[in-house]
Amino acid sequence: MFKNKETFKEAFIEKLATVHGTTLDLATDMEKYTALGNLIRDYITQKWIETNNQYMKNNQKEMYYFSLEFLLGKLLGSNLLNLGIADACKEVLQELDIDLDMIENMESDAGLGNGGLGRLAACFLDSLASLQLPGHGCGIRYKYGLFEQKIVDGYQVELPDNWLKFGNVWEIRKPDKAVEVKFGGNIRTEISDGDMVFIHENYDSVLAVPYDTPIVGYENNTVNTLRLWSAEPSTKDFDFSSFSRGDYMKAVEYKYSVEAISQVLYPDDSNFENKILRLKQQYFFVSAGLQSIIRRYKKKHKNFFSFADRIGIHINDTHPVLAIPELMRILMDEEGLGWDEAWRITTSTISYTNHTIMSEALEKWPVDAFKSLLPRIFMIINEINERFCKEAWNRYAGDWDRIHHMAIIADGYVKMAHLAIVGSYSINGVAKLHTKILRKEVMKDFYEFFPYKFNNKTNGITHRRWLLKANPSLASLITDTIGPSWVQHPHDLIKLTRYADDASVLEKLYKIKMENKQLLSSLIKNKYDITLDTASIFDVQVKRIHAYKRQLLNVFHIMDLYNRLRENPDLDIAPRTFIFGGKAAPGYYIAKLSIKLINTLASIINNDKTIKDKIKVVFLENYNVSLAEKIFPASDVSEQISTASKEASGTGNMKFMMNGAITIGTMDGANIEITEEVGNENIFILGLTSDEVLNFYRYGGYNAWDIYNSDARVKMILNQMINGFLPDEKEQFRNIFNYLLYNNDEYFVLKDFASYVDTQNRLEQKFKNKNKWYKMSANNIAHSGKFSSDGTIHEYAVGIWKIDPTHISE
Ligand code: 26Q
Repeated sequence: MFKNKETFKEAFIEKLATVHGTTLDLATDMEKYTALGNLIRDYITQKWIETNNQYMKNNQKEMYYFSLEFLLGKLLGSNLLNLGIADACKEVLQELDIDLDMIENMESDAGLGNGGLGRLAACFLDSLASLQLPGHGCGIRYKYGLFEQKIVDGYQVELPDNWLKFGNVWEIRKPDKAVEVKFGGNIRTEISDGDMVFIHENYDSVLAVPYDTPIVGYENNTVNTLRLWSAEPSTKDFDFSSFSRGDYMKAVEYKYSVEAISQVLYPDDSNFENKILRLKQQYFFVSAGLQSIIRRYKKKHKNFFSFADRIGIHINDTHPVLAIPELMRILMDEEGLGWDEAWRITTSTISYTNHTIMSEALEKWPVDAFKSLLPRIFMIINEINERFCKEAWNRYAGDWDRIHHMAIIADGYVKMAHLAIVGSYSINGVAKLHTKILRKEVMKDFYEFFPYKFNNKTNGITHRRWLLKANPSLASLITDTIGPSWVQHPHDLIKLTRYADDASVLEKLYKIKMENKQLLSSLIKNKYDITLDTASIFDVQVKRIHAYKRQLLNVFHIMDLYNRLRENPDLDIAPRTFIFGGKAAPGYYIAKLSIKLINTLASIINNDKTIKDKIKVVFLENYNVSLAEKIFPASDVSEQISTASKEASGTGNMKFMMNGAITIGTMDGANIEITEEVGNENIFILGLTSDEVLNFYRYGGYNAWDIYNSDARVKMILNQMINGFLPDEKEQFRNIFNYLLYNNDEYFVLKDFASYVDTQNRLEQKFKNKNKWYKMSANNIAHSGKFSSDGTIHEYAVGIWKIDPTHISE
């Protein structure tokens, strides 16, 4: 197909004809996109089949990454890149007068995730395939991904994300591989051949239909699989005999209740909501995924003795934790194994990553609802709990408190994190500090019980999407400077440190940053009609809106700067552009109000002639993977200012760094490891440490009013929330005032304010020296190799999964 330009052109034109019945001159951009997508998918399919055959033949261990979220973004560009045909493709299309970038833009983002956790899963898939590792994804094919955000009158409004509207060229529906998932009903026990058997009766049946998406490795012929499950009415239940008996309405109701399972991604991030449909989603895809894994396993193996040597299942947070009891169920009830054997297999198959220490994010389901939705699964969890509590009793006889704390079922709830810890062989945090806090605080009792299970795997990002694809001019500069080895071995980026004093390299770095800032500025000009100064500091905070991430701290710095400028319009500051982006959970009042606050400020500041354009504020609507790819390359400053101890890792921090932005941040999550890598002279650290924060939580000693009363800047800013300074018809900003002062500022925004402003001032002085700034920038890029997800995945593969690379021949 890609032998030469002419065969490629012919194939493309033929696709236009066969897929759309159209010709080059008549085709719309969307038709061109789908034709090209189809063509590329065909090309991938050969490699995909070969990869599957090899895996089947080799009889080696394969890993499945179970996740309720895969935030993939667009695939055309990354597939072309990984196939090594991006440049060729661009050229050929150019000859046909087609702009590849424009065509790529026609694709919808696969936004099947909320934020960090979902994007991590996507980066991991890319790295697995690029390291030639047999690792696949398993999740839900949501009909609607994370909502589309519109800003109306400064407020966030949520619209459905109908990402499949024009079809999806990458997926292949596999109806013949559908499996049945059972909900509700009751369990009848029977003695058969002297054994107790469990018979599930009166259940509701749901058909799980898989859609497979190829995951292409970087120039290596490996194509792994992301299998996403869609819920459909099972023909067994939804048949027209009920229709003819007059149960038409019932049949339709049943259809919709089934389809609801894979209808939409829950938009709550770091906040557990007790919604039974969410539990249904979890069991649905876990059960379907396990059934299909076991069916494949049985094609090659007569018994389950070596199951755990052939299959690894990783659960992304507790969302897929029902894999533990479900695997037990299948092994015992369907495959006839005894408890002990099933337990040995299960606990050597499943590994678990924790992504949060925030108690409000920990999943726990009420026993009653759980039991009626999943009666057999509940019985199994109950048995796991009883056996575990007995073991704990043997060790801590009499210590009821401790055992109560550790129980999987207690106080009327099923505690999913406890189930995950007891039923898996590995538990990892996602950055050094996070893992330390898990060991020493949040999961202390469990760490004492199972110290050998706990380990750290610091997160990473794929440098292919976030540098090679997102920032091609920077990638070229790096290759021109240190050679191309960094593409395969991102640690080689360290060679750039040799050029951190090379004026000509720094000058080029500067030019590239300016070009990228210009590109983003044009986008902003077109969409919002705001004119930006590309010489200003592009100071960027893009991430989910959440109190602990402290967008408010950023806002208060802007307000302080603005107050200073109003006082003295001639104040000599480096001009700044403050850029925000991110979605708030639809029910999260303070987060949504923060968006309104940013937009209100933006309209005041951007229209205030007296400050002579020295500061601008922009809120970018609908932050998603594609927009992120445009933002990171254009950023000077990366805002990573979470309350220390709260951000498990962060991964945006790594994407900024890799694109040469300088971090201003707290000693939290992976910021600590970024600091270790780049050194204190290449990062701006502010605020309380996690120990200080944890001590305040433990022993008290902080009073938000004290700061309000002692820092005139803070008083002024908070008063501006209530004194009419901000247009605020409904007097809502008073709620920010109240939230901070009457809740005693739970995330220490006021406490860290002074330190943050000081640090911003230091940063500004550094920016004024272009040479010093770009030296820092070069050093950040040079040290970002450590945060490639290739390294992270290598560590998972060796340290947890024990999977080996397989070379796939052409
Ligand atoms: C749970 C129950 C019900 C509804 C929703 C949820 C839910 C959904 C998404 C809970 C949590 C999430 C997402 C969490 C998340 O993205 N955590 C982030 O994970 C990143 C990858 O490890 C880290 O870098 C971030 O620090 C962490 O916040």
